[in-house]
Amino acid sequence: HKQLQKVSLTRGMADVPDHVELSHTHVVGSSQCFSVVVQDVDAPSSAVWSILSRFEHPQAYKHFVRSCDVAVGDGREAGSVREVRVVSGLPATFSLERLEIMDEDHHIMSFSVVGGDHRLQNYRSVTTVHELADDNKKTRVVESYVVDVPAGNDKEETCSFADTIVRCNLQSLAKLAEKPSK
Ligand code: A9S
Repeated sequence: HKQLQKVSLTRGMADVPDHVELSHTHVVGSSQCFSVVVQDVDAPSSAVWSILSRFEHPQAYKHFVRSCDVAVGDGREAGSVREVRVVSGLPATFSLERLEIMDEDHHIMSFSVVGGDHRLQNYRSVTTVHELADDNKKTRVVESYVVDVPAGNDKEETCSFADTIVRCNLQSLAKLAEKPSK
């Protein structure tokens, strides 16, 4: 039977609020890999959250996304499903993603991959946005994920592929949020 392990992906990070640490604590199977990416942003958390929280419009900051349609639900409530079509050049054309958490009060969002023609089966990510204690114009975004390691790949390969995408997404999110909107 499957071996499960509970992993806190913010362990060792300084000044992590309790609700953030809790959000990034995952149950991981022995044939899965996991990772966390942190991105600091020179903008208020509300500016970051307003971009990130549009589940129906990930192409606002995810450059690998070509288009997105909501297939189930209203795109605001957990259980909503979006169909994401990706740009050419990636080893995939589409991904079906279910909204798991949309916490507007604590700025937590999470989705899981429920289908698609790619190799990141059972991908699940959690993204949190919190203001840094010493400065309400500096924000920290933490994104963690768990994913199955596909046959023929190892954990390192799988995580380095997903890390690259997540890092690109969060850098783009930071740039957008920092851009003065006059
Ligand atoms: O979209 C995200 O937040 C993160 C990742 C890692 C998404 C990856 C992806 O959508 C592709 C970009 C299509 C790459 C999935 C689920 C599989 C891929 O192969």
